[in-house]
Amino acid sequence: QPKTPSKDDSEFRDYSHSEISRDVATIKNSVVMHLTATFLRTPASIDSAHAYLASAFSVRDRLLQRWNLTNEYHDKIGAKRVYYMSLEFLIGRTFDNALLALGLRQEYSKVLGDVGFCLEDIIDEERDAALGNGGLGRLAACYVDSMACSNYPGWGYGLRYKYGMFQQQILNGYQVEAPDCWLDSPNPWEFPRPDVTYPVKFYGHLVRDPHSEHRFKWESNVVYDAMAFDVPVPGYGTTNVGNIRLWSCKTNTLFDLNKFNSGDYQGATGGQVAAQILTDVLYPNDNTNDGKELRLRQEYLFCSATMQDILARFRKTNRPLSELPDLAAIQLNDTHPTLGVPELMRILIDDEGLSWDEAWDITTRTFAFTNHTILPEAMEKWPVPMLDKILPRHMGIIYDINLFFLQKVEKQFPGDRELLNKISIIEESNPQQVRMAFLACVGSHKVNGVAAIHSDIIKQTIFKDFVRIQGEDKFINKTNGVSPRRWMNECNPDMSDLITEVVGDRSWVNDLTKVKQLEGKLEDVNFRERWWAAKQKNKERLAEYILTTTGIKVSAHALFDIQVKRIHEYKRQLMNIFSVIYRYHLLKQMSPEQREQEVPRVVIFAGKAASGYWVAKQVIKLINSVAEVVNSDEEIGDVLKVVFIPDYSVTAAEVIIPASDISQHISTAGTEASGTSNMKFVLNGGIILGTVDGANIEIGEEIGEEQIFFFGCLAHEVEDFRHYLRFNQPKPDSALQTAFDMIQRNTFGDAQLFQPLIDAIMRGGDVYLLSVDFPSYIEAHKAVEEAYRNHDEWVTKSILSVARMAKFSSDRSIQEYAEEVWNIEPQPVLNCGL
Ligand code: GLS
Repeated sequence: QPKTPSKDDSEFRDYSHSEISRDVATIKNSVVMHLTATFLRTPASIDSAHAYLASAFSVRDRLLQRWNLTNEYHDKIGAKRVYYMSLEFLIGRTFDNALLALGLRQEYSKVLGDVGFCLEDIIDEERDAALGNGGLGRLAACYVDSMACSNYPGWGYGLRYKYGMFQQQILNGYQVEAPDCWLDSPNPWEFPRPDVTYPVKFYGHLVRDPHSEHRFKWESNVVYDAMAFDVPVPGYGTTNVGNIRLWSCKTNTLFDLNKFNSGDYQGATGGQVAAQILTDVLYPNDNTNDGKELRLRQEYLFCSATMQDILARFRKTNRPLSELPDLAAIQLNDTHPTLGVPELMRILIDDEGLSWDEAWDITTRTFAFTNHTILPEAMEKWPVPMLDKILPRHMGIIYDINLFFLQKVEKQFPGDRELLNKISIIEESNPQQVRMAFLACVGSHKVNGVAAIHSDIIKQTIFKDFVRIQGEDKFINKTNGVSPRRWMNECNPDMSDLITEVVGDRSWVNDLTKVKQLEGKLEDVNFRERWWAAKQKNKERLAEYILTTTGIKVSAHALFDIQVKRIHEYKRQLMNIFSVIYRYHLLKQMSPEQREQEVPRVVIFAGKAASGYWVAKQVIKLINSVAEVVNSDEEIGDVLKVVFIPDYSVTAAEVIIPASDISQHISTAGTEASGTSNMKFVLNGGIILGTVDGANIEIGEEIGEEQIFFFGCLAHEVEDFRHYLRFNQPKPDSALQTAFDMIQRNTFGDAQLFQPLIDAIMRGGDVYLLSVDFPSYIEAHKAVEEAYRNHDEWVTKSILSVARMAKFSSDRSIQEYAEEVWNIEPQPVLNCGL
């Protein structure tokens, strides 16, 4: 009789709870075991791809063991968990991150070295998990990292897209998109859970419950299965391991054998295709919403599976549903997961039989909502007819949420029809639209922006009336942060070693306040030299990367001036390239002797444009056209180089960011909610050239305004400028005019190609105020150059900046959310006595 372990089988428990031994021999054993048994390799057929896979699987074994421990413990003590719902998780690579977290980097280096591999090459075998567009998705990844590292019980929930963020190729200067087939080879960082699968319904019709006003039965035969994949999130320096649960549409039950047997092969798989497509692709839009029906269905699949899963976990506790908010906090990462609100209402009312009021109380005590943008084109709205067709029950619930909300407001402000119209969740357009930001706001107990200025702006604009109705306290600020694990310790090993030396150990990685101690080293000449040597090495690494990815040779002794982010008009890459053109013009006017005196500069761009965003794609073309002309101009040589690095990604960022002297964050004031790469650059000893916008402002406050180059108009001035420009021609200064002239003289190829970019300024009202900010932008560049000439002062700025960056650790952000929004506490597994 084979023995099945009972729940209190101590042998089984002890075995599963004891850590796998950390010595090199055990690791080697486990890597070899995976090579042979998981991947069918013999010593003769090991290549680096399989060396990576086997190593990664052996690391995964350790993580999953800790994952089990963590979740078992949190279940046992009845810990309250936070669920971070996000349609995007821009994770990047995991192998190196996991090795550092487990403290096993040296051991793996040894094991791999013994069989002739170099750890760095093996790390390079990993494909990025690029399930996000930009800042919003990367923030979600940093946040789950911080939850794990700070021992907060928390999970991320998302979708497992088969195709992540597209691969960007540059052909003839243009962006060309290719699918990101990241799951083509085995993915060690996910654990499939066929046992965790939920049905998700679409379309159909409603049958009213004769016994209850609010209850309905929703009948439909369009039902898809969402299956869970768990992605372990290594906690650095702790036993806790976090989790991101990603849903994928399961299709095998949808194969129609009858159709197949009758010879209709296409029909046989039709249902599978329809289901599969739901989790096939990540929509490649950042800060825009294109209102596609498939996107709505993705959002619902995600929300329904997630709510069912959270409730299934809750039911195991046997506690009454009214206590759900004591065990679960749900954070909506922007409006994309807002259907979670009516979905929870539906389950509580229709399936669990709760009254409307009971359900609403539970729902609003559980959800909280983060707004990440105020760009009008990003505001999610769904046409009522579309929602009604796909999710008839939810449309009904949304109508009721709105009705009860408006009734309350009417009582509070009797007779104010205009107010009701302004705040209604249903916009009275043709067709009517559901305003998701309002639904998220009404369904949540807290609403936050992502930097101080942004949180103020949303209180004065989109949520102004809600502040009046629901009270100031509901609307708070949670300034973003970034993970020091990935964005310092992992991507900048030399600077990290230096900091470790100063602090005495590596504990600063989990407690960034300790970097303050760097200030004590400001006068230490030797330290300063080593600091700069680390920066220089990073610049050389980037120069190498540029050479291999673009073929352009740049000098690592030039000033590295970097702007990497999504290509978007409001981020003003166009202003940057206009200033490069102007600089080129100036250099061409100079004698060779004068040029010799200039600070040599490499201007580096990278970033993707949404596939349907024509203007952004033309900006990429212009950058590449300018690069081609400037880089091949022998007169100019190394004094100016322009580079567009293709296929920006988390992994590329890890090489690019540590190498900056200057990085640009130059959005029109009031448009960039926060920005997070600004934090990463400064944390790596780079200086910011930026507008008074987003988190730039708070970075300036922390590190001192002498450490940052601000320029441009202020957020409160923007509306007046825009108003003026709606009725008056912009007046470009002579520098901007020079740039226009050069383009129009075909200096960078056919001027016709770029005329629409100039027209957007000169005829289109210059919405992003390039003509307004250009003069101060050029002045700021001059100030940068002057400062860079004084090397000593520059090094001081660099060290001081890093020393004062503690606030921008995502650990701080997560702690604030935990204390002020989620009401959860750290629950370290270590010594938990399991
Ligand atoms: C964004 C904002 O544009 C960024 O400024 C912000 O840093 C990020 C995370 O809060 O969210 N909003 C968005 O739609 N995409 C973003 O990157």
